[in-house]
Amino acid sequence: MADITVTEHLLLHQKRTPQATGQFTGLLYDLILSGKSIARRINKAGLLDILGGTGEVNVQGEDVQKMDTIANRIMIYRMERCGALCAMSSEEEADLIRVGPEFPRGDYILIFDPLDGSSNIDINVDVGTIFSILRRPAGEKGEVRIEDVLQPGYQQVGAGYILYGPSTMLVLSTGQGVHGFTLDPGVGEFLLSHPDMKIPEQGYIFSVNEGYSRYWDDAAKEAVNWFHTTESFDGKPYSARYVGALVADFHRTLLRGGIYMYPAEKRKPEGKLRLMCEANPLAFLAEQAGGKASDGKTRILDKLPNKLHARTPLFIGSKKDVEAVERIYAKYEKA
Ligand code: P6P
Repeated sequence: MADITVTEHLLLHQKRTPQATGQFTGLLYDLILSGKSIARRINKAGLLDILGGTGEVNVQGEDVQKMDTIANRIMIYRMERCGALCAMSSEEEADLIRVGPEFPRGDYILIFDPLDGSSNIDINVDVGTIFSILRRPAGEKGEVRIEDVLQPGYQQVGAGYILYGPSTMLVLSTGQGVHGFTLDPGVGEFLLSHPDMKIPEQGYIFSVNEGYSRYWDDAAKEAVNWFHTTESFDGKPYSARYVGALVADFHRTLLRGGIYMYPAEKRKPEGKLRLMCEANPLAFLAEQAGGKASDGKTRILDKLPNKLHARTPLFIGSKKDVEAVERIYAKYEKA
């Protein structure tokens, strides 16, 4: 396959769409530059004394790892200068970040988790940056209002992630399929490696942290148990995999099929995962790749966030596997 860069792919293979103005391509360029910068630091994490926690706790109530802080600062610094944004929201920041008049601004809003699964850094396991791109409502000018940002996921104009693993990959959709690019460190470019990614209609892997099953309601217990007792398409049992980084568990699901589950818990009735910076971007990708994403009852992309850091239960992956869960939840809804 000839070396096709992200920019070339977008310009040549994405039919001209409203966001194909220079602004959107510029946004992606700086997002990619941020990813390369974070990748460079992560690959040296053990050497640059950036392992471990900072002793702080973030807005999510989670211990902040040093790389979280570095990745967050890189994203904010780079993206407030990209000229395409009017506002940003980071999983690491309690409040909306409005791009100030000292920077060139545009009509896009970027929602991101700078380093998902960061507790894996110290054990040298995959982590990733997840991003979601919204447009400011037409006609809105002046200071960005929070209600301009709290949009349902179907309003996304782009979404993706950068996975820092054995290789660094960018997986991206702008609404015309899902495309994977692998970083060639030799040239410092992400090159098209996985064109038009599709999730298999049914998989053979389920991914959930069963250590918390005591906190699940009956619907969640029955949904997970379905994958303990059902054979997959090849007549074999489902296999269990759980990396502990959503971005890595999702990437495997995108490639191999199956389902990732994070049910609500009695102690976390809204679930753990963030709707806007985790569930929505991955749900956008899942649907673009022929899969599904649900909270058990509602399509993730239809959920209206009531606050920046709204949380949601998440069942995401192969269409047939997510539908099996939805049938179980529907049964309990009727009961
Ligand atoms: P648990 C990481 O903190 C994260 O947000 C996801 O990346 C990951 O899938 C999940 O939480 C892991 O949560 O409760 O199983 O440790």
